Amino acid sequence: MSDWLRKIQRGYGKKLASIHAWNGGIVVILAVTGLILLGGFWREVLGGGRQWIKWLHIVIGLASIAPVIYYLLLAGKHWKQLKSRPWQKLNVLIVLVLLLGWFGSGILLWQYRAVGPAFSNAGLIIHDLLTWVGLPYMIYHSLTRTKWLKEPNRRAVKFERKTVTDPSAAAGPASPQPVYTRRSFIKGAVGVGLAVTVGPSFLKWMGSSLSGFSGSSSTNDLVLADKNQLIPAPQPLPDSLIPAGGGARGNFRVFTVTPIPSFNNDNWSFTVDGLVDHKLNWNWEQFVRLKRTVQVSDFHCITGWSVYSNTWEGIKLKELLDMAGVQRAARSVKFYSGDGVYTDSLTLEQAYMDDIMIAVMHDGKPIPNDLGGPVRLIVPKMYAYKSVKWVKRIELIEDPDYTGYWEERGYSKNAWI
Ligand SMILES: Nc1nc2c(c(=O)[nH]1)N[C@H]1C(S)=C(S)[C@@H](COP(=O)(O)O)O[C@H]1N2
Ligand SMILES: [Mo]
Repeated sequence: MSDWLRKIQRGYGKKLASIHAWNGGIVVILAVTGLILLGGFWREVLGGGRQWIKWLHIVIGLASIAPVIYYLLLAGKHWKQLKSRPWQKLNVLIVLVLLLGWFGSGILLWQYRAVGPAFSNAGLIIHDLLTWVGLPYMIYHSLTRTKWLKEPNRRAVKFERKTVTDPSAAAGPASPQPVYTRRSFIKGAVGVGLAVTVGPSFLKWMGSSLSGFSGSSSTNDLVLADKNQLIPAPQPLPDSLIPAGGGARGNFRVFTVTPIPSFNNDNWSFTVDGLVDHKLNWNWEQFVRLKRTVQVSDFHCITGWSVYSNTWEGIKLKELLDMAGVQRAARSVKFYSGDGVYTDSLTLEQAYMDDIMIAVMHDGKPIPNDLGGPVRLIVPKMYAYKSVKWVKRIELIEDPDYTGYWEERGYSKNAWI
């Protein structure tokens, strides 16, 4: 054995204990921050604070590899010590797989731009799956190992039995251990409790991420639950009705920084104004009569999920801009969401890309309010934070460099995929 390894292994028992404590603390922080990042609710509440939590999660996540490496240096010795304890060995293996899996998939999510959507999609599925399996496991592990669950008198009982002085008792067969100890009862109760609380959401997650691979169902559910009431319904073009893309693959995760708005003919209108020759304003009846086209494109969120082959039907942005007549002084196109909070912009040059669309339909159906309907922006070549939901107003502005909602809060100004 090399000297440095020997040095590391000095004070081995204490070191193992402190690795265990550090690791436990790290997992708790990652679990709390991770669940906050997962929960849509926090998007509304935290706004930009969410970015800080994301960075904390990433930094602690990167640091989480340190106790793992440290442990691996001691693992040889630990493994020998666990020779006759297969369950503890299994536990160590499970925890190592979880930590390394979270670490690796976390890197893919963090480096979404370097690795591209396909790898970050895989990273997100692995990260989620490990969380669904690993978090309950770790909660179970720590709940069933707290001191108050251990039976302090168990060892003492065994000891007493050996030292009884009554020879008849000593000669007789040892009284059997009770089948249901307090500990195993509580372990069982914790297990059942976790299964009942975590199980249903796990199954739901499984269902939605599997249907993500095999043609989706949950976009349909959102369409059925649509709270918008705009009349008349837009009639899909033939390409949209097929739909041309063959049907979207994957599910949208409904993201919003505000409560989800809904609209009707009275509170919805669409405006193009600012540095234009003709201010334009349509109500719904007028807006559905504008010429639409159909386009198939993929949709990528920087948090690692994508929806492929969406068939969008809507009005080309550049045609709206031409109708309004963009003035020379204009440098950017700013989009306002009907939620009253979210905005983003494109430079004038970007805004003239042929595939940018003010979308009205998805796979032949009206876009439901959860997904930004009745009308959302679609910018296929950029990450989806550019695709403003519930867009109601377009303003031509002088500022060449307007900073949108998430860009203000740490997302890259460069949204190109
Ligand atoms: N008004 C509004 N538009 C928005 C957002 C938002 O929070 N509010 N989130 C953006 C982000 S980050 C993504 S990934 C997509 C999500 O679209 P979806 O909710 O339809 O899945 O919408 C984008 N447009
Ligand atoms: Mo996103």
